[in-house]
Amino acid sequence: MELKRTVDFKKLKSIKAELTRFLMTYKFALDEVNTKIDILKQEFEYVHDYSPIEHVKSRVKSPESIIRKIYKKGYTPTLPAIKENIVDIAGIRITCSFLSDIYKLSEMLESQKDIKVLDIKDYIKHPKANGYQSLHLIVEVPVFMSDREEHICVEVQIRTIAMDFWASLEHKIYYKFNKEVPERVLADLKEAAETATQLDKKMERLHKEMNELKTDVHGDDEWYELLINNERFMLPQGFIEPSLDEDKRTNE
Ligand code: 0O2
Repeated sequence: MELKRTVDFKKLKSIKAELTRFLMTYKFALDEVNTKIDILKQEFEYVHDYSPIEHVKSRVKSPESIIRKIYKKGYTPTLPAIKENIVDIAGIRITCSFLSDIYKLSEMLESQKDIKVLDIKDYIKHPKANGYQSLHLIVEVPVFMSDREEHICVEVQIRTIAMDFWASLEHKIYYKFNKEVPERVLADLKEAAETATQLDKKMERLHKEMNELKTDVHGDDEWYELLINNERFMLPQGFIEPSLDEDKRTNE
């Protein structure tokens, strides 16, 4: 027997409006956190002379994925249950150049007054069994709507380029094999994760050495820092002072 269901279009329209409004708050929360990250990036570049952030990617989880996750967790698919139990509807992934940048960046975010850290999962100090590494912060930010203030969760994943390379390949492999990855591939992935860790450690050491060398070469009092069109230049005293003297003579 064919089963017929009456679709109430009015009801459907109101569900759609409610869902859109719900997801909008997550988009606004992402905008807020993205702005914070952009400010930190620009300021860090100015103060430390390099950018700790290589890429930032953000997304709002699709309604299908949200529903799949809420069923998987065993909750009824209502908006309040989703809001309370799915903490990664809004997600930001930050790729850093060096290991130490991950923790610097995380501390900078954690110390902001309007950010409440709800949870930290450090898969760098404690990698997952498959080799996955990343620092996950679950933060809550206020979002001011026309008629209310909402507190919205955002998942911030911070990792190095090597960790990101590994995670994106692992993700592809996992789905390629329909989540049943052969043992041999799993072992290779684990080995690749260890190689990525070694690479990160080596790059960190090189970065430190390079910084020490830079301080030696620049030798604080012999170099001037100039800001030209918002770009920072380090110029030697020997280059600047003759021009300053020239200016002084012309004005006398
Ligand atoms: P997607 O498509 O990236 O959003 P929770 O989210 O807290 O309820 P869980 O699993 O305890 O569930 O959270 P966890 O461990 O913090 O992982 C959340 C996200 O981290 C995942 O989101 C992935 O993005 C990433 N992740 C965690 N483990 C792995 C891993 O082994 N490999 C890869 N490539 N990524 C991982 P989603 O929702 O699974 O997927």
